[in-house]
Amino acid sequence: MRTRAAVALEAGKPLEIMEVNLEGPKAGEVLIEVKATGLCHTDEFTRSGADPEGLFPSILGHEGAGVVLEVGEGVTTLKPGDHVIPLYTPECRECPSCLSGKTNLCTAIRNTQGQGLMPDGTTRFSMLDGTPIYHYMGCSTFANHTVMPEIALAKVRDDAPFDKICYIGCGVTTGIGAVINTAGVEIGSTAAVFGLGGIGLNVIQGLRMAGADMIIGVDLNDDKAEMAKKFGMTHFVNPSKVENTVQEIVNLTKRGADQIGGVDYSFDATGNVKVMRDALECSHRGWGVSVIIGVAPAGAEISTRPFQLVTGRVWKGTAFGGAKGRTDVPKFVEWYMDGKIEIDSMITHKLKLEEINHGFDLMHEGKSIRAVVEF
Ligand code: NAD
Ligand code: AHE
Ligand code: ZN
Repeated sequence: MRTRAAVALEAGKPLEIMEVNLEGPKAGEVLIEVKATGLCHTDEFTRSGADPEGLFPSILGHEGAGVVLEVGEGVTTLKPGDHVIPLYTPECRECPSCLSGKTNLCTAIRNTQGQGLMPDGTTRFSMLDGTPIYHYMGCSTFANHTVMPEIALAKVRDDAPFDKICYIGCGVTTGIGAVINTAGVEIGSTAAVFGLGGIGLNVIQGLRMAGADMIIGVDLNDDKAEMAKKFGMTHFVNPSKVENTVQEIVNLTKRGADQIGGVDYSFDATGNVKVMRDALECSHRGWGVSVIIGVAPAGAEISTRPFQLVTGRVWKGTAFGGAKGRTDVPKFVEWYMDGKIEIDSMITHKLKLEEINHGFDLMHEGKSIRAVVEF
């Protein structure tokens, strides 16, 4: 079949809207009509050329929601008409990682996924002249139709709005999951969140759900503070307006006889390795846990004095908020439909596929939280 897609032809270039060929689902695969997709900073990271795994030409996009149109041979858990959210972190429930119960990082198809290919080592997308187009994060939701492995689709209730639940495909689950699954934040905790964008706001939302007392938001853009306050931020620090961000946070959290200060939990949602260091170093001596969510450019490395870890701080990272997609994503959709989590106000812009590059402009200008393309 043919479908319409925004294609990343070359690193650093705007996406181009075009008709592409899409082959039908092979064994274990499913054809999806994508109804809506969010624009995550990770898409921009890859589009820009900063992703060491970036491949071109490719169809980016990994934050989608849609409907099953056709299933390939052997698919048993999905049928045409089912509503689904694509998972860049699949859940096969059979690989050593899934069976370990210790991680959400299913390894069943990670190798081919990283090479922009389906599990059989081929692509389903191609240009009209036959040139293969790579898949992206196993999802490629910047296309009106896509083919995905069965194990990388979460079946969700069919009365949930696509233009909102697509955000559960990455940002919402990553932010809330980082708090609940990765950090394990307790009631009464203090926390700092670096980067108040589409991920950071969901970290704040997760912290409020977990019962954190003090939630310090950190962003270079003052305009991000208003929305963050609505989601539960109690204090705001703009690093460009203070002498020392770490000291500022330590001072805000000084308590008890020793007056040491430092947050119980910190989160990087910027992808900047200097910020990651600040996030670690503003956490409390002896027990502070700092979680890296942000994705850093090729070649970037984190550093700190080992003494920071010797004195009890813990550096962790999280992918997709530690969520097991097929199990947890339907629950996130339930929470949204029950009003337990807020999504609508974070979707600041709705775009047509033809306007997708404007969505990236809005992201760069700091004007959007989530722009969503509706097909
Ligand atoms: P975004 O562009 O919506 O938000 C980033 C925010 O960080 C912006 O508000 C920006 O002003 C702020 N910022 C940038 N540099 C800063 C600095 N030096 N100090 C303080 N604030 C700064 O991006 P997003 O969609 O929220 O994504 C955030 C990061 O998380 C990206 O690196 C993205 O790739 C990554 N991400 C990771 C996962 C994961 O599973 N680990 C999932 C989704 C996104
Ligand atoms: N390809 C990059 C790493 C990108 C990355 O870390 N991706 C996150 C999801 S970001 C979603 O917005 C992830 O899930 N990573 C685990 C994995 O297996 O990809 C690089 O640096 O090579
Ligand atoms: Zn994402």
